[in-house]
Amino acid sequence: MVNIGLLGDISAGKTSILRLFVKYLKVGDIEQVKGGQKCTVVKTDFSGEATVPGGDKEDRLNQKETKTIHPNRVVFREDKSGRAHTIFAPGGDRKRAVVKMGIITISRIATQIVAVISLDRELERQFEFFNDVRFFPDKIYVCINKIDLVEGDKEKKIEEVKNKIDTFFNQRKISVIEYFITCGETIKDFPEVEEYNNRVAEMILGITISR
Ligand SMILES: Nc1nc2c(ncn2[C@@H]2O[C@H](COP(=O)(O)OP(=O)(O)OP(=O)(O)O)[C@@H](O)[C@H]2O)c(=O)[nH]1
Ligand SMILES: [Mg+2]
Repeated sequence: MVNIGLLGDISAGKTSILRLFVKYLKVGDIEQVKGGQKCTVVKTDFSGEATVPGGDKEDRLNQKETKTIHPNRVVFREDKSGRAHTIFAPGGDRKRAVVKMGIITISRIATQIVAVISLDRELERQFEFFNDVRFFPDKIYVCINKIDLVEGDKEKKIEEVKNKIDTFFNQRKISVIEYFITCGETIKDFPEVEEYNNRVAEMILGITISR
């Protein structure tokens, strides 16, 4: 059994990624993606998601309607082997004590960590989030999300971002096992939406299956 922790700064897309994965499991698309196989949802818990009425200044700037207070959680089972895996997605607002508690808890119980980084915000700010996480394995996965929001040369941007992420984590003696480039939302006017939505499912299966 693998416990995945999706960690990252506010609004990186952790909850969206988790919801999208559940959708793949429920609709059956999970068998169609690369490395896909039949899996079943055992349990979902999104009760840690709270609406932010008005929100604080930051939430308004982000046009954010909900944020994660307590970690969201999904348990699913590989039909063939019967193995179950859990994915946890705590909130990113580490300045709130209760959210921070969730981040610390998940960073300790997760057997695999996925650092979720959004392409629509400054990297330095997002790196600060990880400086605060004390329990960290020496090998992690990185999910570069919101690919749809990159204007111009996507390949070039991704290379730049990967280099910076590598440098940041290597300084902390953490190496990146693999990068996944994703879109965590069903964006209508993004032509490659399906390919990058699929990446979310491929990422989770790639990390959990055949261990
Ligand atoms: N354009 C675009 N928007 C995205 C993508 N993924 C998530 N979003 C949007 O980003 C916003 C934040 O998403 P969440 O999933 O709540 O982010 P989070 O990391 O769980 O946020 P916290 O738990 O509060 O830290 C929402 O408005 C999502 O619709 C993406 O790939 N592309
Ligand atoms: Mg969230």
